Amino acid sequence: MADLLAGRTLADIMAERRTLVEAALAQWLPGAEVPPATIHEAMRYSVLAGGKRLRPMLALFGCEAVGGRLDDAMPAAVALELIHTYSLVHDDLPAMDDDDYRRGRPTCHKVYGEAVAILAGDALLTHAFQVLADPAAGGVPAPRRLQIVAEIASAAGSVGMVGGQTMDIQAEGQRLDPKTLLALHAKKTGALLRASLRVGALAGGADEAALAALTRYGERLGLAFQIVDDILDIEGNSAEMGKTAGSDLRKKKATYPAVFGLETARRDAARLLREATEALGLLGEGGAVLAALAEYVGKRRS
Ligand code: GRG
Repeated sequence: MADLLAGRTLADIMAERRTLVEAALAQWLPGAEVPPATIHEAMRYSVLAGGKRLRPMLALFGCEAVGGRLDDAMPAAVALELIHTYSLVHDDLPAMDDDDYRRGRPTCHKVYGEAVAILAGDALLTHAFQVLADPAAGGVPAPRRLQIVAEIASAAGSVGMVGGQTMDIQAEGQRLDPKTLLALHAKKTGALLRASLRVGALAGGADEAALAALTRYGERLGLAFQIVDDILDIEGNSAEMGKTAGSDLRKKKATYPAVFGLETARRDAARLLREATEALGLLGEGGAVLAALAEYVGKRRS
């Protein structure tokens, strides 16, 4: 498999892919002038506010790692980012985490009000499946597209992200045992990250072995990403992160450092990222960019 890095840095490749993803998002979202304009403005405000675009990156890199065409994974990449953004819009609502600041700007409900923010989240989730089902969405054979739809629905729903968010809300102020915390993280953030790799691989026509390798990578990376997020909430800088630091402690959230301690959290994140990279062995040079991405997740400041 070709080495995507081929002498370039991960930052170059991510910047290039981000431009493509931003353009695809802007194109797939209904225009801000489409009636009723308020809902479409709110959807575009939250989606086009920046963000790392990690889930689209994982889908595109997963597809390319198995020799697939980037265009084949783009609808899934767009759908994943729409769903991720809906989860952030709803997570920021007063009934959930009650945050004022996200992606470096006021949260959706601060600008458009709670009712429109709820509806914008609903519409983003629905629109993700419209993108996946659209006949214009590329050349992936129908049975694989159905598999992709099922993967994303399950990762986003009550056995995945929504289930994790439910556990998270119920755990507030409580001491969680390590097993329950791991299950919470695997659902709340892990499921969509794991699915991002899997749907990218499916779009790229991965065989069972490659799909299993990318699944293992995604699971390790997903947990490491969450641990790093928990550490950043303690040690990070609000301006760099574009959201309020210290909120987990204030809200008595069940976090990895709270359950395992900060030092263990650091060590476990590093171990998981090592294991993620080892899982890529089977992909040869095709896995190089994902290995670099694992390193980036370990070092991220936002
Ligand atoms: C409301 C159904 C529902 C789910 C919310 C993912 C989630 C569940 C809430 C987000 C809360 C949070 C801060 C989780 C920690 C990890 C995480 C998902 C951070 C945000 O993702 P990034 O860092 O954000 O990829 P950007 O803005 O870069 O896309």
